[in-house]
Amino acid sequence: PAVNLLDISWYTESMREGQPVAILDRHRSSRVLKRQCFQRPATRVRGALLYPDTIPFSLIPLAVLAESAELNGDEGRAVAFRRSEALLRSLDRRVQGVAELRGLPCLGEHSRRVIQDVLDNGESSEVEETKSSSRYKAMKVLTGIFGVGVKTAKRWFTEGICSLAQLETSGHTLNPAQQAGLKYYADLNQPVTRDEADAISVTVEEAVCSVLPGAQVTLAGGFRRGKTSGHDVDFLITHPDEGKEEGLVHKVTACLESRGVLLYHQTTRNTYQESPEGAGRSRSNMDRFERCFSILKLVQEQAKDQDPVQVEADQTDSGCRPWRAVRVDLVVSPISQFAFALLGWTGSKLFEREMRRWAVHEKSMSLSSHALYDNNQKRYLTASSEEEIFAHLGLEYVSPSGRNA
Ligand code: DCT
Ligand code: MG
Repeated sequence: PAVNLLDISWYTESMREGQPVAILDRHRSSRVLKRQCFQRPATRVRGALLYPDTIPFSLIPLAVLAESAELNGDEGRAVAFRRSEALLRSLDRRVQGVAELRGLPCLGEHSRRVIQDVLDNGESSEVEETKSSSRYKAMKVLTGIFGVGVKTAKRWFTEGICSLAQLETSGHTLNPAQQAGLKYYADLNQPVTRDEADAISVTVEEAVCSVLPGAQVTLAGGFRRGKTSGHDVDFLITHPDEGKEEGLVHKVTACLESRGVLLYHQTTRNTYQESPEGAGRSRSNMDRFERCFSILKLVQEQAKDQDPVQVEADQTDSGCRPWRAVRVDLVVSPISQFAFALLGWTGSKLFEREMRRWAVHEKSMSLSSHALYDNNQKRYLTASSEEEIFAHLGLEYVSPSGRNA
């Protein structure tokens, strides 16, 4: 029988072998958790969540520690905290003591200590110290610049650069991505709403279909999972006639440029080659599609009816201009790889990670955004839908909204 990747019973089983693989989803896991771990009927469960959804993600204590680890380049630690945090988010009852968490996976000593502190004192001293440390604050500001990664931010921080103003007067030469990142800093650090993503979808679809009629544009990333906001808008583009999609990104960017909505773009070509040691095993499989990282200009609804000359004049005043900058990722996939691309680009990152781990450890298969390779049969398994990929992996299908862990 197919296994549900979100099911805790399988999870705890695999934990015993020292291989934590599955992740948890609020609705699915909570039922099983209650039965297995709390052994109390659902009707008696009352009270708020320890970490309700209404708290901004960045304020959730374990997420702060995960983020801090990411900003230190410590991925293993970051993933451990992300898992703990996903587990807590999956509980739909108030946790009143760490004893209630006994038997639950993904909660290491460190996470339990933090939770204990939050339960006892309303906050965790470690988390508060982290949040107020100059390093964390500076790294957040600097990596908040589009085009600046952890390595660059670390280097700048060791040079004493902690703010945008200090960076601007430091004499550092910024690359074009970073220049755009600095120029649109405020906009790009303001979450994109669902309505804004829909408006961007219209612009992108119009551009794509004008340069390649019949092409299909799919909203991927967090918005496909039903999130109401995100840091960018991700699109996957394909065409039913394989080959027609080649070189599409250049035509689309030219079209967006001619319409005056392209503020920045950087294009990478498709470098994927199917081979026995091919993309199935690659760690950097996300970068192998023809792809465009861009910043688009989104004209606000109320400005659309205005005199275009006036709109243009307003644009010089960034404080009250009638448009905002939005990060947009365009990914072009051949139709034969589309199901894999869609699965990979829907996320979440944690879900993708756990699904790939399941593939390797349980099925001896390599899953990427391009393909699924069966290491036993020594061949690629084809799929024309996400459902088929789950089936190849012996997993129950999980709809996009269930992949938010
Ligand atoms: N992805 C991945 N591995 C990466 C980068 C991305 O698996 N190294 C997948 C997971 C999500 C999808 O691509 C889009 O990436 P993001 O836009 O970074 O994530 P998101 O879930 O859309 O989050 P947000 O709502 O903040 O944009
Ligand atoms: Mg996204």
